[in-house]
Amino acid sequence: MQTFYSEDHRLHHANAELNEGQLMPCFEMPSRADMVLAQVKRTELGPISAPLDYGIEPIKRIHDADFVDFIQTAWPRWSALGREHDMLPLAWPMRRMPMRCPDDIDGQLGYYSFDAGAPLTANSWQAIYSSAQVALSAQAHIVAGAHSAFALCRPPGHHAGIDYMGGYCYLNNAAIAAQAMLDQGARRVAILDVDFHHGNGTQDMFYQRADVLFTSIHGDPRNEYPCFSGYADERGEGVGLGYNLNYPLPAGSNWDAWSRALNDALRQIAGFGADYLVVSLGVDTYLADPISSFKLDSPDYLTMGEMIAKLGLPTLFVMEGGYAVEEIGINAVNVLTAFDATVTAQGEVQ
Ligand code: OKP
Ligand code: ZN
Repeated sequence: MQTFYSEDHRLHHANAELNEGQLMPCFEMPSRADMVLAQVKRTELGPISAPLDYGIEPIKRIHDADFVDFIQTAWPRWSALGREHDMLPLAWPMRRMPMRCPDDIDGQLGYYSFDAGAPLTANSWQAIYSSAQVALSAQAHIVAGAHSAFALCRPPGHHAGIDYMGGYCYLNNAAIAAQAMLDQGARRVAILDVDFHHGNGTQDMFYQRADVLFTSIHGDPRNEYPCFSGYADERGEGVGLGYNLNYPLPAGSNWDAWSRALNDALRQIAGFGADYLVVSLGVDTYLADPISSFKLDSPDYLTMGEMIAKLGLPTLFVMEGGYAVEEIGINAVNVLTAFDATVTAQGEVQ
């Protein structure tokens, strides 16, 4: 399986995020991608390529233009005020307030964010943009006929919605890739989000559409971030009704419970008739993850890759979360090596 990766991810290294009432060092740090890349090399997963530049248009196919322009231009506006520390929002529009975009940078930061979990720094935009290009490049590889590809994206994307960032995410890499597949002739794309956290941003993108089936297995929003979405009764709207499937699971869920949800999701995906599968690959379901509460162990990720491979669909893996930095590479690459081994055993084209 070919990996796509850009060194630009290093340009995004924020100082602090708000967690449990305190500003703490960011869990989403550059060493995460380094560990995954090191494991890709160690296991000889396949060639590693730098991304091509597909421009801003495929990004604006699913994100609102004003939101994308805001992220791109936010830092110069912030630093012009003499501010040198990370950008973090201060206030958010709430129930019964008018949804009106203010003029000043603090107000706009709140308008375009859903939490204080997505700090912007001087060079974050370049990292964010390149992360989307990594996903687009891996996507192009699959549309050109490859059976699989790995987009080693950082920062991650699945919490970013049509017009908001949050939860370490700015542009929704997986959703941008899925839309690009459709724009190049695919009729249906399925997304499987295995990150511990609900992919609220991806759900937002495709909630009213029937050409993308979104499935997500995650911590129950009654107890877990992102707190306000991920319930099982969020099933899509209008023509999209029935094309959004959430599997919220209780804290402490192990492979037994988790894999039952996966089995059901895979059955739904098989019945959907997708041309391609996009996997939002977060490995924060790991038992030692510092911000999550599932209990998957490293060998479980091998079984996960095997089960996904048995669908037989051309599959794009897009890196999302995972904060047990020592094990993130082993767990993510376990999914990929087992996927490849299963495809080979089935005698399919790689
Ligand atoms: C991003 B991704 C819990 C803090 C949660 C934000 C988590 C963002 C996760 N104490 N903070 O889905 O891995
Ligand atoms: Zn996560």
